[in-house]
Amino acid sequence: MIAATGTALTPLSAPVARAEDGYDLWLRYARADAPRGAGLAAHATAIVAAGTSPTLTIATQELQRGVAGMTGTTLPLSATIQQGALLLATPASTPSLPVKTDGLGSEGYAIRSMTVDGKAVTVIAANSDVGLLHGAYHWLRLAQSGESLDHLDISSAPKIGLRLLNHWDNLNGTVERGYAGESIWDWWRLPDWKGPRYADYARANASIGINGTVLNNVNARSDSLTAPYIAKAAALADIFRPYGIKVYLSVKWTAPMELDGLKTADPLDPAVAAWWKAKADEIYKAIPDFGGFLVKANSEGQPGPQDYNRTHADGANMLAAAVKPHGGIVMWRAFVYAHDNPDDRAKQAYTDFKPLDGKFADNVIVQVKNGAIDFQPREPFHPLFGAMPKTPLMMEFQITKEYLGQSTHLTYLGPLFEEVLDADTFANGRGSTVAKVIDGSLEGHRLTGIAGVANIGANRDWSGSIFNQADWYAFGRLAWDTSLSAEGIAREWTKMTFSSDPKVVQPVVTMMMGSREAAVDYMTPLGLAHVMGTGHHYGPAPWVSDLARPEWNPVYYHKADVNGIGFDRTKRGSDAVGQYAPVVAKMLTDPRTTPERDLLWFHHLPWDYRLKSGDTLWDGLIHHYDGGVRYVADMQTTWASLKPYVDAERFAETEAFLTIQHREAQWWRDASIAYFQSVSKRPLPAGSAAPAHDLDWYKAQSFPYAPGHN
Ligand code: GCV
Repeated sequence: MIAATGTALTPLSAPVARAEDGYDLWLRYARADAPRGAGLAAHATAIVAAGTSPTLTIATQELQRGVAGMTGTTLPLSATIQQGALLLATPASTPSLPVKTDGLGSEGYAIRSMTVDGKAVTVIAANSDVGLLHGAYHWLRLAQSGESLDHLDISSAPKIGLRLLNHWDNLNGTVERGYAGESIWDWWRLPDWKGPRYADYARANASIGINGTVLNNVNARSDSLTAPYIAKAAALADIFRPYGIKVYLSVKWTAPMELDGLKTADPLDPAVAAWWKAKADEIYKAIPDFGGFLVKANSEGQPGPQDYNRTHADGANMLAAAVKPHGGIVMWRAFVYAHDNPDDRAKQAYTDFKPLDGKFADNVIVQVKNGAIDFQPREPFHPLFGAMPKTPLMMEFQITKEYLGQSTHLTYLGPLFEEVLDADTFANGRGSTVAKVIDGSLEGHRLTGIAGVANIGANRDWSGSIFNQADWYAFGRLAWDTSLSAEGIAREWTKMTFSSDPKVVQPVVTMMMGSREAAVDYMTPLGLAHVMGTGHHYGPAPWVSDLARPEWNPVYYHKADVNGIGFDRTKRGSDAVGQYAPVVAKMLTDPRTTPERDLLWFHHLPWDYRLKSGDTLWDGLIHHYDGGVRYVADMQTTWASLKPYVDAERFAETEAFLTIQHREAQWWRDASIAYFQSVSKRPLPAGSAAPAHDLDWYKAQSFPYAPGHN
């Protein structure tokens, strides 16, 4: 390593060997081979950008950076149109704009190959400079992926308005469920020190269309609403603004009591409402385009309006009134379950929120996790989707992989996101997909949103592993356009992250596409859920049965005994199926018509129950565990074959992480089988090996320092 000293400086002209450490994400702009580089250069001879603004500057600099990286040539800015130029224009900057921008909204764009003044050019048109920035990133994505830049005729506009990251970042720099190091927000040194990483963060998000970020943990501290912390948030907002990204804050319900000694946090108390109004005014003075508040209330020990016998709607509407004059919104989370409620945990959010349909103010949106428990490797879609037609609902996905292998397992989340978005709620007949609920088209809502719990930290590679970057990327792309396929997104990402050589793209995409299903198989096959280790959620612990709240115990979720396994959520059991639309409920009532992937989520079945494969439930369960481990071994083989095509640093990291994943998949399989066999008392099917250790060995493992756990 060369240390920079006052005397021994590296000459500026010397080539700098840069390691592929993942910092550049999917914006690497690697040098294209000669034919592709020549094609690219012909489509990018100059930039003609009408107007000036910080956003337009970012767009033109990004195009210059991309083209320089891919071709080695500097793209000049030009005032006149020339052959091969890239034209960036809005109707305001260019009244004679030859491309229609109707229907593109304030963020969308069109890209057209056309002839202007007798010159073949590419026009990027939009109604705003932020739209142009999104268009520039689209063009660069095509260029990086080796797609044709001829005959372009693209129009793209997001259907979902709020496309946000939720950071579960604490003010002390830790990240709840973060597996990529400390928080990237250097709260301590903000607002004076604004490191370059903040702009890089905004750039990465803008490149995939994310337009908002909630800076702090939903398990919020009141301090984030004090003047010094508002100033810190404002500094970040200033950096993000030209990228089209707004900031939002999570708030703690009792902040008026904690910060200013109010006697109550009752939402119907005028003093409480006045406090929040004044707080909102203070925030908007510092951050004029502040997005609004995110609230976790009456959930997992957080205070909320129910502490004062008020409803979630009472609470949300009071906050909504405070931000409304400024154009702000409130995102009120539906992730609630109570320790004194004996009902099935999977039912509680619906029970609390469904009666409130139509009772929320028009600047409130209810944020619902994709499933009714908590970001499990697989959950059926949340029954609230489609069940609150008079209330806008936004999706909450978890990008950070609390339950899916954290930083080391390669478990591409694209298929999980896609599965949920495509799920049919039947709320308004066939085709009432979750995607149509959250984009507002099913029920006619204008306030629409989707949030992803970020997997970003201060690690050099942002996400804790190269492949975890794909989950961030996939979230953004699907948030922009829910109709994209997880596979297509994986292909785009692979081309930009590694190479557009089919020898790389095909195997990597194949590996990614089956990887989440493999994790389901080795962790929670056939609809099992929440059998992870207590607190840290790292590794298997299906035996845990001694925690204070019933629903904290894995045994609550699988209910395995000598006769069978699974949670009966039919009418005979908790009747959670009754929370779905009648067509769906009917399908889920019968194990034969329940998708097998969700079988044990909805049914308690005897071990001899016959699966579609002909296996008994017991044998099938074991076969799923085996299949999951085998898939990881296959990924190791595939990855090894890619060594000649991948740079040493990223190859080695992935190779090492796959080794960890294989060891842990085996551990998951063995520990789960050791436990379930201790209750089922059944022999393993032929060909399935006995676990490496006895059950006591697995039970004795302890992980006090597993990351991400407060
Ligand atoms: C932020 C799960 C996680 C918690 C998280 C919570 C939530 O329970 O384990 O860490 O808290 O979900 O979404 O509020």
